[in-house]
Amino acid sequence: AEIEADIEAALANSWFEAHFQPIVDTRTRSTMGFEALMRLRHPRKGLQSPAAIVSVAEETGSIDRIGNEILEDALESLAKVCRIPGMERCYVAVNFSPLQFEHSLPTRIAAHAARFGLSPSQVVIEITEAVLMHDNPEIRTILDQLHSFGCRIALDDFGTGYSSLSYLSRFPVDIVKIDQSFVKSLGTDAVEIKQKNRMLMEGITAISHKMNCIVVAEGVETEEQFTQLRAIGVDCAQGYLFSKPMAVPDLITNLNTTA
Ligand code: G
Ligand code: G
Ligand code: MN
Ligand code: NA
Repeated sequence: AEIEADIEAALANSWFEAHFQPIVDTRTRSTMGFEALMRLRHPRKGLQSPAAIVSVAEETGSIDRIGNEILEDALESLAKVCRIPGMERCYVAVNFSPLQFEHSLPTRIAAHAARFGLSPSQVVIEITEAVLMHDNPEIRTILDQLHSFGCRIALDDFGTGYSSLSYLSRFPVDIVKIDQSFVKSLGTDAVEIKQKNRMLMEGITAISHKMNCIVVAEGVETEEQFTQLRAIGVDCAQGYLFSKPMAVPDLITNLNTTA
């Protein structure tokens, strides 16, 4: 109930904001794009992370209003980041819950993109298997529409839970995000498990490339993990090694001082 009240207050007072975490090319280390991560900036309690908010909002139905705030903020913020020399073509990946897939989504995304001067190719729709699981024809139509006007689809948390290889053939997926747990294993697990997980990542990467998908590894925290991911053939990496998710004004200050 407390979270519910915070959500309603946040929607009424524009306390939701999208923080950005960079996604870098494994060969050049240059930033290709950002994942937008929801934060609720509570005036008394400070920054709230999304885990509890998302599950409550999915139950109460406020997730589509929150999602729309985050989407709009993410695209407006991306337009600002794109004004920095060298960043003109970067993208933003926005997380979507199953309940956000209603028929007006493609036109709303197209309208926001146009309003902020972005190309649809700079918008990535990040989904998990929860979106694809029931093979809902309405969701499929929406994904096909988004894809046909140039948005890209990223499949998050790949390789864990119920994420199935067949999603790569049944849906218009462009980007496969290997789950953090595989990356963690490269550093900490016993040799045998580490080697097996490394082989799984090689396999996932090979299959993804055959399906014309780009591969992103998440949760990269050490240079050693990064070196191994590059050797495996992973295209892009995201994690604390490069940056934590940041408020966009701070990110822009950082990018300007390091450019
Ligand atoms: O940002 P954090 O570091 O705490 O994110 C936790 C989880 O919350 C992520 O795994 C992600 O799936 C989810 N999440 C983050 N931002 C959003 C969002 O804008 N919409 C939805 N539906 N989920 C989000
Ligand atoms: O959407 P998804 O479930 O993939 O959300 C990514 C989550 O992972 C967010 O909660 C984000 O804050 C977190 N994260 C991002 N980089 C790292 C990292 O290097 N290490 C760890 N432990 N978590 C990370
Ligand atoms: Mn994600
Ligand atoms: Na993930």
